[in-house]
Amino acid sequence: MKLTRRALMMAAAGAAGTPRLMAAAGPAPYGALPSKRQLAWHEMEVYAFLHFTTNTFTDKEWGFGDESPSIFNPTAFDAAAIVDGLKAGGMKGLIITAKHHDGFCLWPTRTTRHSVAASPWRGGKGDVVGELSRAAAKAGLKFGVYLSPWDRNTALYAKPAYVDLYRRQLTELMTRFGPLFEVWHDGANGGDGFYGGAREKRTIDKKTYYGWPETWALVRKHQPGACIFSDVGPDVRWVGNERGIAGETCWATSDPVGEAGGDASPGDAKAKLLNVGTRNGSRWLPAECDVSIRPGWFWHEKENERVKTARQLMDLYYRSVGRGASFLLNVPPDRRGLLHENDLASLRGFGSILAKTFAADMAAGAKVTASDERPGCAAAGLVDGKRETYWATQDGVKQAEAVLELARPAAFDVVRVREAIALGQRVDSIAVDAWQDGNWKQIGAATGVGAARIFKLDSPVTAPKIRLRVTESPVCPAIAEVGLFLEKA
Ligand code: FUL
Repeated sequence: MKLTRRALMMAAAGAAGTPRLMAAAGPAPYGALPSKRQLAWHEMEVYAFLHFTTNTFTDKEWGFGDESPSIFNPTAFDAAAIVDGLKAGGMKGLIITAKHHDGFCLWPTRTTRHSVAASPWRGGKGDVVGELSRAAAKAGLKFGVYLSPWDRNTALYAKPAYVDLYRRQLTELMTRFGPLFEVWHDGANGGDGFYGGAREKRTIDKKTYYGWPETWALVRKHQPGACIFSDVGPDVRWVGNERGIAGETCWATSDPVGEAGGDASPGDAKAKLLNVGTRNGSRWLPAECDVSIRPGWFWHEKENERVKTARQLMDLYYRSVGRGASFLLNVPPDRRGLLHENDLASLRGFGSILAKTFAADMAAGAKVTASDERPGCAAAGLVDGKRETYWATQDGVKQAEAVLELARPAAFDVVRVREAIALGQRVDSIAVDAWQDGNWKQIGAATGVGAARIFKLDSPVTAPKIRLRVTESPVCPAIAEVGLFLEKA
């Protein structure tokens, strides 16, 4: 079955229509469903974070807000070179810290003088956000922005007028740099800072101060295709740690709870719960795994030898994308305004493993038979390489299996299963078996599938056929893909 708008509408309407169409109707959607923008986001899987600001020049992680713009002066900033490096690393997009907590704006904003326009870089005519957005578009990468709600520079912070300033900054970012795929709102909020010279501690009420619903409405208005990220969404949630690791089970549905119980808000959500999500949660709110290629988020000379290896990045990929979440890898530009050679080497290594591993799907062309098939949702849809076509069983059939007879016995150590998530997160658990010496041998089992469930085997298995078992599901399953790959270093 192909997930056409018509099929979805028919499914939602309880398969009303002519008898012939009824017979071919897909299953009714289950639970909370992803939006169109979330479905597009799910397809990205791997994208980059660029942490870059005055911190790069002061060797700090959090600037106080009193940094002079005169210190921002990258000697060889080259947006195209940065984007090239990210592309070689398999990144499908990038998100730039347009403003971090220190308040320095990387684009020539009309809202404050604390920006690149006051720096010596490019004689005050530079625009980091603009150059990166154009380089990304040229290279076919999607573009996103991080705008820190906490601003330690402005005298207005913690007063009502700052919220208006923040919205004006956001509006500039939403309207000047082309289509955005994601807008990032950090949860770190309030504390001491420069605040226009006051040099004091300021706290805000995380639930009410920013007026998030109104702020997010601005993003919707100007960038309807952009996913909004914060600890609690509304489109993408934080995974609850900065190590890049999703829960072994990580539901795309989620009902975040505040640290002390009750309502959650950006900066106040139980991290453990974000890490696993909520089975049958009321919102489709998938997790994003943010992690830096280095110990810190910003570039520091002393961390040049502590860059994660391609192998470590691959392991993070399996623990993020392989658990239905996304992998947001931070690669911070250095003082030249370039990615450091060590970071580039890891990126290239990682990108090459990804590309080579997933280039050949040994399940392609397999002959598939299933214990049950819904008319129009044949099991052959599992191996056609398309996320839109899927295998589903008839209503009421909640346990089922599909056997893939491979075109020829193949060695693989990566098994990837995807649900047809446009119809919701349906399945509770699955198992995968390989035919070994005349018997089925289980090689993987998991709770939760969603956008992707990847089993990385310790060593390659050679088998003439494999079996996918849906072991528990509250409704008939709808599985989009089963892929078999051999990791190639
Ligand atoms: C955190 C910030 O405080 C860090 O500096 C970094 O930007 C990270 C991605 O989010 O909350």
